[in-house]
Amino acid sequence: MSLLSNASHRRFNPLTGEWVLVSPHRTSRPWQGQVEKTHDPDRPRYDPTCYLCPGNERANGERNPAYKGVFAFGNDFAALTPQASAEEIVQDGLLVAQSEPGRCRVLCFSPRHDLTLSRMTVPEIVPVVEAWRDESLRLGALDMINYVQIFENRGAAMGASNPHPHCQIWATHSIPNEAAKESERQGAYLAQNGSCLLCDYLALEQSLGERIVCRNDHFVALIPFWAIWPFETMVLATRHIGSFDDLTADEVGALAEILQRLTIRYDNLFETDFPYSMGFHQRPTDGAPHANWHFHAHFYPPLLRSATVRKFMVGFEMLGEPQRDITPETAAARLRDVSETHYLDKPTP
Ligand code: H2U
Ligand code: ZN
Repeated sequence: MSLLSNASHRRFNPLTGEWVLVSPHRTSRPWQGQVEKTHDPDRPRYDPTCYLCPGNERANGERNPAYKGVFAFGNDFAALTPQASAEEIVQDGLLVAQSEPGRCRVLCFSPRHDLTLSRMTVPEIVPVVEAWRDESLRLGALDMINYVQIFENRGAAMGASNPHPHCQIWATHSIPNEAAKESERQGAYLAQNGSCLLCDYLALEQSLGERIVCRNDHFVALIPFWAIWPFETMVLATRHIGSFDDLTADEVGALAEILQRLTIRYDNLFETDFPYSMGFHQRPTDGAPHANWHFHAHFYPPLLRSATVRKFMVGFEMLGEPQRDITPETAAARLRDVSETHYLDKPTP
């Protein structure tokens, strides 16, 4: 299939119904543009100025407890707030607005300021997965909440405001665009084929193998055929489950394990504290069964060819459609080639 490796082409994303332009011949273009800062490898275990470290004061004056494991709190600068009344504005069908109640939470993965998922042990990540499950359940059970979006911005390149290992949880009344597109597409696929889009896609990728990065008994990490970001991955549950609520204890452990292995591979790729935005897509919590939904995570990392050169989504991406140079197959091979022992743990020669 030389179309996929040599010629410019478009690939279709069946999860969103959108296309991505792939330009495999363009990988060697010169770069004289922005260079990312590399990370400070010597972060302290505790930073007295960090608003997420145990015992420290947050921006609103509240003090964090001396927490020992995970720690969740209501975001002091929440983008969404609970609201009593629903309001809608529609003017000439062109000016349309509606109130959007919700909740925003912050979850610290560890009391240690210097850690990342890639530097935590699997037994340390398990409580993080359990917290994701508990927060999803608790927020999803609220009447006004119909979707729970968990996401992590890691690294300054992705807009993280603080290196302390943490994620955010935004629980909304409406279903946000990305989840809504995936919901629609998974529903249409189920109606048309009588089977789950992502179960079928995973079976196909498992039989081909070339885009698989790593796997365990319950999860597979792969570069989707339609990936946009250079080293974008998806982590898919091998069982047809719709959300965190459905995870068995074994699956909680397996998710912790694959996240650790995948993030170690990411760090090892350019021997850096690898930035990304990642998050989970799960079924809406509006009370409908959503049997079409297949639980998964997306990792969207910006780095392209080194620790300092990133992909920008500008120009054609903003005005036309997303475009990538390195093919998903090449990116998967690169990620498969690196070790699952973190480069900082390797003995120095
Ligand atoms: P990000 O690094 O992804 O921006 O997440 C940090 C969040 O922490 C951010 O949403 C919140 C910010 O509003 N925050 C607090 O809730 N309290 C603080 O004292 C500072 C930051
Ligand atoms: Zn900290």
